[in-house]
Amino acid sequence: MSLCLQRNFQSDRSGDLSYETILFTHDQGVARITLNRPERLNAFTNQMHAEVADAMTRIESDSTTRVLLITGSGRGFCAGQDLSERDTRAGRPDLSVSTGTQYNPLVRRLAALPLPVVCAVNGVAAGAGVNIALASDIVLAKRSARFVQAFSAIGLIPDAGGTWHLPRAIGQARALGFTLTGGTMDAAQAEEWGLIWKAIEDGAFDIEVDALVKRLSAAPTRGLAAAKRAIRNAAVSTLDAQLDLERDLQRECGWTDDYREGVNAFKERRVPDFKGK
Ligand code: T3D
Repeated sequence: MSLCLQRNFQSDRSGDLSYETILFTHDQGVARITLNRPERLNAFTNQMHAEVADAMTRIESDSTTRVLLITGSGRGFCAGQDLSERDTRAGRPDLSVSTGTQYNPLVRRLAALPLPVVCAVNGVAAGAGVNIALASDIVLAKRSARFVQAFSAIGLIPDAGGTWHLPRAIGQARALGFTLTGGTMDAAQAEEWGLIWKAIEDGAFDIEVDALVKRLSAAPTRGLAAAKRAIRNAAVSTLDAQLDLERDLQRECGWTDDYREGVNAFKERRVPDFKGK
């Protein structure tokens, strides 16, 4: 099945949304969510949260999807929460509502999605925008992109999983320094510190992103999903428990069609034709 859903996509399921703040396409196993409020550097509004959540539901229920790409339109990736939706004159907002019902579910869904999630950071990422990138499995960034730890400037903590992913990626000393000073990191430093997989020259960015998602969309999806699960689990596991998990996941991988295809292709000295099953 190959769907091509563009801006203002009108759902075929009753009660669903027309998308106005994201672009969503699905083609040849690649689902692509493009945050699309470029005039606000793709900051998250309630509507964007709802549309991303709806797109995630489509991805989760479509067995033909083999990789998810998240990116932004215009010069930014995502500036985190749209602060124009926060009326500080109207009293004290309960920010546990947005973190608990919008950001947290999204981060949980990205981490649990049994597919590789690639984040293409096409420009500045700030606040929760950084942390949504960190919740992805592979982060590529334009060399001109930057990561802005915007929370401390407005008296907040890094949410959307930031306090979990950041110290694990770059270590506690750097995570604290970056966070408490409200620092800005360029893409080259983010790569050097292990915050992201790779910084790419701007001119080569789209080509490299496309090549990566194409490669992942032709890979043994269930094996990749199992590897993702195991590596993500390691952060909260003991060696003993992790060895048991590896054993159990390897059993499941060994029962996939793609494992058989991979071994057969190796023996027959040909390129494997993985189906994601
Ligand atoms: O509230 C909750 O639900 C709790 C959860 C919070 C999660 C969070 O993400 S909190 C952090 C929120 N984000 C920020 O504080 C970032 C604010 N933005 C910036 O610091 C800067 O805009 C950037 C460093 C991201 C980029 O700077 P620069 O100089 O490249 O661009 P700019 O000129 O500041 O921004 C361009 C436009 O986008 C500008 O609008 P204008 O003047 O052209 O009409 C700016 O106001 C707008 N914009 C940027 N970020 C946001 C935003 N508008 C609303 N909300 C934003 N977050």
